[in-house]
Amino acid sequence: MITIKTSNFEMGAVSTKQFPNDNLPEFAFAGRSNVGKSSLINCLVNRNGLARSSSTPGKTREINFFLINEAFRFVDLPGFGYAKVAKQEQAKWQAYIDSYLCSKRNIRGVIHLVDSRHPGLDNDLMMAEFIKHTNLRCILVANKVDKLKKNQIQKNKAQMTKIFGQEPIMFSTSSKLGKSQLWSTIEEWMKN
Ligand SMILES: Nc1nc2c(ncn2[C@@H]2O[C@H](COP(=O)(O)OP(=O)(O)OP(=O)(O)O)[C@@H](O)[C@H]2O)c(=O)[nH]1
Ligand SMILES: [Mg+2]
Repeated sequence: MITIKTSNFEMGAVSTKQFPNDNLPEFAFAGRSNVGKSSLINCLVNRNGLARSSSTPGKTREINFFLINEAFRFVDLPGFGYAKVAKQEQAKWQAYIDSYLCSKRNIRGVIHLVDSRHPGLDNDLMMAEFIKHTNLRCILVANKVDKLKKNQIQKNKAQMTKIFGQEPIMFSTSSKLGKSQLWSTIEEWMKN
């Protein structure tokens, strides 16, 4: 696993003009609200509180750029699909997500986070389709496996593999299960 020397919050952007103006490799974290994107970033860089997480969905409202080791970025995208967020607000966040993923930036891949307890929700499938259209590489990460009974883990994994056409990394930001596997993928993407 890569050694994290530095990790810093760079900026929260709401328009493409505000995006950092260089060509560093970036890795984007996408997924429904409350699925654990911000927690996942903290878990990967061993720093609780770097990306703000909350039990209330809709915490991340901008595109947040985190500079890691002065060499690459993790990009925390706003969540989608939370019914209690006003339609207008939701549309705005969706536009941010689209504008980032469709930009000509050096995006090395997308980490699509889903909840391991709920395989194949409609808006997860829509997101997967959208990512496919961008031609970006994507890894599916199924979070919160600590909430699943042992026998459910394999069952849900098999279900998701079938639905999404790729095997998810079963993950828990609390137990750190899946962390080294996800880092391997990110490091692979970093190389080319
Ligand atoms: N049990 C469990 N809870 C988790 C896990 N990962 C995150 N959570 C909790 O899930 C809630 C949401 O986490 P966030 O990281 O804020 O989720 P997010 O996807 O960034 O949410 P938005 O910013 O609203 O899109 C928090 O209460 C976290 O503590 C996990 O692996 N297991
Ligand atoms: Mg968040």
